[in-house]
Amino acid sequence: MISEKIVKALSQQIMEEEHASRIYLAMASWCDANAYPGAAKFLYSHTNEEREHAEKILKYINYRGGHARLLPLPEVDNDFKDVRDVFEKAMEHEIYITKCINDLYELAIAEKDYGTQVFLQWYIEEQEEEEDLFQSILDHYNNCKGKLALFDKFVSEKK
Ligand code: OFO
Repeated sequence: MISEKIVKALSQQIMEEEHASRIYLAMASWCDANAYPGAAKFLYSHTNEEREHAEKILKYINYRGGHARLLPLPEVDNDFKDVRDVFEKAMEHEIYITKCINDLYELAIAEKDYGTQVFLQWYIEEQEEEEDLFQSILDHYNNCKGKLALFDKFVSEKK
């Protein structure tokens, strides 16, 4: 049986993953409206991934005998300076999510919740991949030297 403390912390993470999903949806919409169809395609798909991350935690809480409840979501930014700003903010957000996952892992250790430690390992690896993914997009932005159509094509091929 999962402790209330862990349920509360994991429920907070459900909110963070849903919030990340909305952040990427707002970014996708900005890219769509500003003629970056490749970046929009990538971000629309990333929105769904974050939604799946939220659902995976929700189901885990319920599987362990808890009851996952949804929390209200914070506002998201809808406006960005340019496409670089979109991806810099996405990268910052991934670094923030990595910290949330690491804090959760520390709590699972402190609470001697071995099952949650194993469960969270998937998220630890996922965050490594996502930081690497967004960093590669930013690196490409720097390398493409203002050729934004090329940049957009590169991002459209990312998963
Ligand atoms: Fe949920 O994977 Fe990044 O944020």
